[in-house]
Amino acid sequence: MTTNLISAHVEPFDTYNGASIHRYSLTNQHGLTVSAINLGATLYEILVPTPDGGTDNLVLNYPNSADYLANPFYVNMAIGRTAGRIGNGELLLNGQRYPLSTNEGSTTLHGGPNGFNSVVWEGSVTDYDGQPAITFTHVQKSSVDGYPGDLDVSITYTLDEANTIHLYYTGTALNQTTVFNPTQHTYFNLGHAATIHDHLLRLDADSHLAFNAQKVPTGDLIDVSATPFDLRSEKRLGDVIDDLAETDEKGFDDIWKINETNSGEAIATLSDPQSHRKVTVGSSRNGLVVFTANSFTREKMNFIRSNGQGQPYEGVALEAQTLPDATRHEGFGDVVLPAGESRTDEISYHVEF
Ligand code: FUC
Repeated sequence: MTTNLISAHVEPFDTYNGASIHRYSLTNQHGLTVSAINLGATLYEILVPTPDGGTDNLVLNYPNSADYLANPFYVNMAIGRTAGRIGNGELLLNGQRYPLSTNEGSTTLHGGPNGFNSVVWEGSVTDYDGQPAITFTHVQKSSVDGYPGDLDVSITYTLDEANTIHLYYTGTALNQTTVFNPTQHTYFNLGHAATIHDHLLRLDADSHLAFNAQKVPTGDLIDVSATPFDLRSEKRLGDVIDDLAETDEKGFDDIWKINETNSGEAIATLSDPQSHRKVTVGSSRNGLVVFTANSFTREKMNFIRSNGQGQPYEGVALEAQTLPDATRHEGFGDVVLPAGESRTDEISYHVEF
């Protein structure tokens, strides 16, 4: 008989457009909690215990569901069908061109205006290997987002006693060959400081992607050597933000190609020397976006941690995925999901506290 070490809890959160939103949480024996809400299958909290018997949340979050869609920053939301930007809002697949809905000028960003983040998912507590898990399900219709074929999607959150949160994204192409490249747009701030300047980041990546003025990848790779993009040894984010002060972006909003030699268990590590907390991101896919929230605004960012306002660099998003616009570029990876087939992509966060 398996002992239930992980406890699950469900509670009402609020309502969004008339739909009931619930918060689902999992807690392990070390007092680590992960919770999620069914609006956008959003990662709501990663709570770690503090010495005074309380908890600290390691990710940005808002008090209300509507806050998540009040700005263009996809805070902690599920992203799909395809993470990142698709040029000219046009998906190339098996020699055909599929016009997608666009949401950033002529570009389709993060699945377009009706992507996974905009959906109220069906949520439930399920069983995963004898332990409770959180599962969100939804059928993404071609008629809604323009991608070929309907896609059955489930997103399952699990937590283990080694303090690892696993997110499993399963897509099934119901009636046509389609594409599937999901991610979670999780913004971390591991400590008590207002920004992530003092966080250290390490990535297993020798190159990052070149992109055009619309931030759409050109297909070219850029060697990170001797540039601020070389994170093969950990770097303080405040130092790279300073190095990029004269650029338009004033920080990272970039895509790294994870080295092929990576085992998939640790593509990135983010740590905060002040709070002694660390998150290791696992993924067996070949891409990672790092966005240092350079363009966060004070308005329409009703964050709990900053009492109703946002500010640039308040968190850092780490988005594990296959390289974006992959059907257009040789060597970017395979996001194609043949008709009738299923695929599961996993992202994990190992938390040290
Ligand atoms: C990342 C970026 C985008 C966008 C989004 C909120 O995915 O690549 O530029 O700002 O975050």
